[in-house]
Amino acid sequence: MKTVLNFIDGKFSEPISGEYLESFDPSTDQVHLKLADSNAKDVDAAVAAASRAYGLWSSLAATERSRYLCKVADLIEQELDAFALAESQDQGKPVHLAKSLDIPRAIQNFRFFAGALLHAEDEAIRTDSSTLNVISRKPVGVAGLISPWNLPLYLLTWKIAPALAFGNTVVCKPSEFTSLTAHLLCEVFVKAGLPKGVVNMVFGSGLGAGDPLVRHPNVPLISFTGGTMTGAAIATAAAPLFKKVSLELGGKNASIIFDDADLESAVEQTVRSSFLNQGEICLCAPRIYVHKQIYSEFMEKFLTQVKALKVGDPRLAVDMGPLVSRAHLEKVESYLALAREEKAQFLCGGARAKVTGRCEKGYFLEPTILTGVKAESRLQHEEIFGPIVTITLFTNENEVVTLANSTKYGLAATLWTQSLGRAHRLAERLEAGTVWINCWMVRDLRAPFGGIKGSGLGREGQKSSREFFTEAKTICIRHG
Ligand code: TXE
Repeated sequence: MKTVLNFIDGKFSEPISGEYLESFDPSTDQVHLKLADSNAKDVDAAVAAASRAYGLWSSLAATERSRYLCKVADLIEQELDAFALAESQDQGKPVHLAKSLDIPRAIQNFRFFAGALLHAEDEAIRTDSSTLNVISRKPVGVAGLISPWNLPLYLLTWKIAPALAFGNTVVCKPSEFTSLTAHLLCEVFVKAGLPKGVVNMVFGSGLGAGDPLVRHPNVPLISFTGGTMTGAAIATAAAPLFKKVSLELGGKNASIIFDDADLESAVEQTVRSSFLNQGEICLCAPRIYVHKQIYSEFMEKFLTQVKALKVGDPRLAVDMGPLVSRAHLEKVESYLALAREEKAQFLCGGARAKVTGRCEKGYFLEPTILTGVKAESRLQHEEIFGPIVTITLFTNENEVVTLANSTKYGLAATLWTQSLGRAHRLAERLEAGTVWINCWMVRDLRAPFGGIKGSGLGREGQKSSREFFTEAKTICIRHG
């Protein structure tokens, strides 16, 4: 069985405690690897290595850092199949999805910031004819990067690439559920010849390894993606130390389908936004609001397509694999029990999916569509993070905006309408960091990305990430 060691100062090393955690393959319910169960001492060693490497890395020419990032991207591309298989083993994602979405996006993260770094410009502001403000940007230092399991390589590299590009060194704490993917990335850093200590990775649990990283006095910046409750704990721990913090948290996104929508596209994309990656994407839209004029037609088409989704062995040509862990499966199932208690109507799903052969013990759930769920139900407010969606009929714009904005989250929203006026009007009124109109999960890495309300703090993207991963200093010069 594979053992995942820490990656500190350019070397793979055992955890100081000698303790390991087990990681389960969600398709089979079998332990597929052991991972270092790191603690504060491992974090200290990783931060010390990153601090030693900082002087060299931050003073390299931008062209040199860019060259390293390009090399890393090339190497991931060469290992695409291995990464896709690892993600599937770690998280249950269909291999073809990892190959077409996650891994290409991870490659793009490195290439994008390799380019962005070369095009970044400093600013100067002229106050009057004799006074000039020069704004100089310096890297922050050692960045602490904590990532989740749902898009393991995509989200980890979305932090590592800009942090390195703008001159920081990093200590990463990947999710304990997706250590194999992160381990392969460490191997890539070795092959790329990245100077030792520039990237360090401590494996293990959130409390054992993540918390000491957040509290470490020599880590002035924390970038976190994960659950909203964890985000609140991290914000609380980091606040007295005045750290820069970026929190990309959960969502309970709404998809709103008007009677003038292009129904074919709306249905096709709503199937994706409901069940892609088993619904385990913070951008999925588990609350679907459909205008009464097209309700029946939408439901018929939507139900037909959802019933045709294949759930099964993620190494095969399926649409959905298993949920990430037994604990998560049970959490998602508790919402099915709640739906029964509240007498919601199940249009499909509601049970574990039967898969035979290699995967018969895996954590598979059927895609589930609920109607008749009250607006105040927890099913409409809490992040379930699984293949369960609610469908609610609406009659007018004001009503649907109120419903859409009624949760504590504000990550994203999707609007389906052919009316330009309505699209503009509602996009302004929807409380969300991103509003998609007639599309879903289309990203331009130059645009700021992040949530409002309980969905987080801060933005990432070309300019936003540069601002986050650097400190601005204003040098005010007067002459004459
Ligand atoms: O995430 P956690 P979990 C949501 C989703 C899911 C819920 C819990 O609703 O059901 O969060 O999932 C590390 N200090 N999202 O428990 O705990 C942890 O080890 C420092 C949405 O898996 O937030 C992991 O590396 N670090 C989300 C990372 O934080 C801590 C994606 C995320 O784990 C820590 C995943 C602590 N005190 C889950 N506690 C999204 N926004 O996409 C944990 N960690």
